[in-house]
Amino acid sequence: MKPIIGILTEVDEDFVTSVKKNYISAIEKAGGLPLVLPYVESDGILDGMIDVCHGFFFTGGKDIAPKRYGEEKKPTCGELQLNRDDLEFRAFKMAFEAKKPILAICRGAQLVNVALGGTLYQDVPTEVNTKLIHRQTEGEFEYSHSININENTPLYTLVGTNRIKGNSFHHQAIKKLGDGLEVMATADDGIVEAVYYTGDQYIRAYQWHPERLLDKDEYNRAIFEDFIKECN
Ligand SMILES: [Mn+2]
Repeated sequence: MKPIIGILTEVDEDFVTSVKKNYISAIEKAGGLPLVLPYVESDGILDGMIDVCHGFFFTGGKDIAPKRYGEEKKPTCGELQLNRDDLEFRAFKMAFEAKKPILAICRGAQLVNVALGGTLYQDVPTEVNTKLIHRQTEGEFEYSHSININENTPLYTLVGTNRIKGNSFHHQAIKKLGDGLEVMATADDGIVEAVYYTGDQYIRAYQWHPERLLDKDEYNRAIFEDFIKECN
């Protein structure tokens, strides 16, 4: 049987759940069985859903409430989804404690960082001195800034090169690293583009969107295949 991948999605103020197709098809193409996890109130039911899945995929979306990392919301912070925050912080804790593999992208990477005690830049353009554009003007499936990969990290072991092409659709980024996390990759301006958990469980978090590039190169495809292999 293919590994069941629980996918965390957008949850709006009416609890409507939605997810972009590319996240689903990336799991499908890499050999997983995608299963969208709905908002549930009961921790017991959520725990049951966590139990059913072999791995978890925290996807992109709106900004995380700054109070989650002890800050006031700045005017430059974007739209929030408090119901989504509620579900995802509970789900992350359960999946983490169950030591199930976790893949996180964009907002998902920020969520992993905050859930492990880290903080975020609420708005990179106004808080970081950089000329790099992290909200690319190129199309959804085009490359923009490059990704520099640190040696002695799982990502370097996976792709075997120091530099790959990436894309960039974020205005927030990791500031202080969460407990147990190490940087795997950065943009040319030093913004964190990927982290991993150094403990005895698989957590990989990417700030860019490999799911939009996996048909264009083997490196971005390998990120998904590695995750599914781990869930098997
Ligand atoms: Mn970027």
